[in-house]
Amino acid sequence: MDKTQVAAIFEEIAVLLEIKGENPFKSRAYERAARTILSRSTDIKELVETGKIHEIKGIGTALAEKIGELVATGRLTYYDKLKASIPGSLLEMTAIPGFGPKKIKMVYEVLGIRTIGELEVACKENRLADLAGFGAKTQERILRGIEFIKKGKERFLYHHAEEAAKPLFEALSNHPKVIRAEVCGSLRRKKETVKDIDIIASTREEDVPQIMEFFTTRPEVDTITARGSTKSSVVLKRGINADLRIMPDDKFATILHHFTGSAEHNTAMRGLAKKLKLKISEYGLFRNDDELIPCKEEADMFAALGLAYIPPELREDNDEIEAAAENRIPNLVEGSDIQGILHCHSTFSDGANTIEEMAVATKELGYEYFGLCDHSQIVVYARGLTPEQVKEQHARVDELNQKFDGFKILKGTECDILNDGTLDYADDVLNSFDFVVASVHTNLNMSPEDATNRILKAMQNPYVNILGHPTGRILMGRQGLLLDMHRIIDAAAEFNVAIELNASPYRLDIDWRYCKYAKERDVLISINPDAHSVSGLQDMRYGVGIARKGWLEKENILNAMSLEKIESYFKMKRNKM
Ligand code: DGT
Ligand code: CA
Ligand code: ZN
Repeated sequence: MDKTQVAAIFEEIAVLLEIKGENPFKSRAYERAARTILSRSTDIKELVETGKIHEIKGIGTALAEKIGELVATGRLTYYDKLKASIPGSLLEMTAIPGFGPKKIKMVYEVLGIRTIGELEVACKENRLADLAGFGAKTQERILRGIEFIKKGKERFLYHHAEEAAKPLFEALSNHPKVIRAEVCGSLRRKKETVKDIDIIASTREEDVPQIMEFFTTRPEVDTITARGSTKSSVVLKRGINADLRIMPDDKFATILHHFTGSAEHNTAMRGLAKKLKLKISEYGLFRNDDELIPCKEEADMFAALGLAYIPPELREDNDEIEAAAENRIPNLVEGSDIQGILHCHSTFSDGANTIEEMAVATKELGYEYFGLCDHSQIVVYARGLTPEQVKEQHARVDELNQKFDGFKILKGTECDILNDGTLDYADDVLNSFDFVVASVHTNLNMSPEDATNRILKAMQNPYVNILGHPTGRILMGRQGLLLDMHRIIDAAAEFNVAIELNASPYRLDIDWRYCKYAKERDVLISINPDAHSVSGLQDMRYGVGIARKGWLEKENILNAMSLEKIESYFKMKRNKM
C-alpha cells in the first residue's frame, strides 16, 4: 500500500467520523495526517520500517500504528469496523459538490435518507427546504450537484435524456436542408432509462456535410467522438452521448424502424420477414435479396409484412408482432384521455404550493378534479397530518370547492402502510376521506415474502382505493420492495383496488412490464403525478408514456373517468362495506 492509498483511507475515516458525529478533533487529526503523508517524499513503507514515522509532527502513536497496520497488511481493522457501522451509500454522497459530512449526517438522521437517489427525490418532494441549515436554495444546489455527478454514469433517466435531446432535435428539424428528423432508440420507445440519444435525419446528398457540421458544432455539444460521412457521435455537456445518422429520404422510414428497435423487436421482425421470403436489414426491406421495396413511412413497412402499425412504445418483442398480425394492437391511452389528477401534496404536508394553488393549476391544465393526498401522521419528516389537521384540511377544501364551477377537489390521503400491513389512520378517519391511497415509505428492505404479505394485508382494508407506488423504488437509486407483483395484481382484482402508476420520472412505479397483466385481470391503473408543487403536475405525461408501454387503453385508467363517474366509483366501494 503506497502513501496515496493510505491517505485516501485516512480521508475517508475523517468523513466517516464526521458523519457519525464523533469528536471533531479526531476527524481533523485524520485529515491532517492524510495531508502530511501525501506531502512526504520518502516512501511510506520506509518511514514505517525505519520508525521515522513516529518523528513526524501531527502523527501520534495511535495514527502511526494504524499506518503500520495498513502498510504491513493492506487492511485496517478500525477502518473496516467504522465503515460497517453506517450505510456505505452515505459515503457516496460526499461526491455531491457542497454536500459535506454534516449535511449527510443531518439528512440521514432526520429524514432517513441513505442514497443519492433518495436524496434527489427528497429534494424534488421539497423535504429539505425546512431542515435546519438547509432551505430552498440549498435544495436547488444539491439537485444541480446530483445532476453533475450523474454525468458519465451508464444510463440516464428518461426525462433527463429527453431534455438533453430536445434542443438538438428541434434545431435539426428546423434546419431548412433537413427533410425529416426523428429521435429513435429507447427514447422513442419511452423506456424509463436511456443509455444514449439516437437521432436520424434525411437530406439531399449534397447537404450531408453541412448538416454534420451543424450537428457537431451545436452549443449543447461538449466533445466530438466520431465524425464520419453519414454518422457522427458526440458527448453532450449534460454527459450523455448522442449519435446522428444522415440518409436520403427514401431510406428514412426503414432506418427509423431499425434505430427505434428494440434490438429484440428487430430480430423478431427479421424472423417474420424471412418466413415471408423477404429480408430486412439496416438498409431497407428487400424482395429476392436485393430488390428494394419502397417504404415512405414505417406503416408501409409493417403493411408489406402483413402487419398493422406498431406504436414505438410496444416494440419490445412482447407479443406486439403477433398482435399486429391479428389486428389487435390496442388503442393506447393518450394524455387527453385523462380527466383528473389524483395523489398530489400541498403545504399541509410536504408540498411547496397551497391546496388552492395546486387545484387552480390543475383546473387550468384542463382537468376536472384534483385529488389532494397529503401524508398521514406517521410520516413526521414530511409533516404528515394528525386526525385534527385532517379535519382542518377538509374544512379548507369545502371552502375552496364553493368557489369552483365544473371542477372539484377530492379529499384524499396518502396513508402510510405500517410494517404489519395495517394503515396509519383509524377507520373513522379513513372514512372521512373521499378516497384513500395507501403507500409504503418505510422499511423497504423486507424479505420478498414479508413485503408481499404487508401489501396484501393493506389491500384488504376496505377503505383502500389505490395502492400508491407499489414497490417504493427510485429508478437507479433504490430497489424498493421486492414484491410478487402477480399476487399483488390478483389481490387488486379481488379486493377492487386500483394500482398507481406513479408518474414521477424518478419512480414510474408500477413498472410497465406488469401493466399488461393488470389489464388482463381488469385491474384499473391510476396515473398519478405525486406532485409536490405546481410544476410536478407536468409529470403526468411520463406516466402516460409508461402506461402506453404497458399496453393500457383509456378503459384501463382510473383517472380517465369523468368526475361524476369516479365519485360514484369511490362511493360504490364504501357502500358495499
Ligand atoms: P439504450 O440502451 O437505452 O440506448 O437502448 P436502445 O434501444 O436505444 O439501444 P441502442 O442505442 O444500443 O441501439 C439503437 C437501436 O439500434 C436499437 O434499439 C435497435 C438497433 N440495434 C442495436 N443493436 C442491434 C442488434 O444487435 N440487432 C438489431 N437487429 N438491431 C440493433
Ligand atoms: Ca440508444
Ligand atoms: Zn408516497
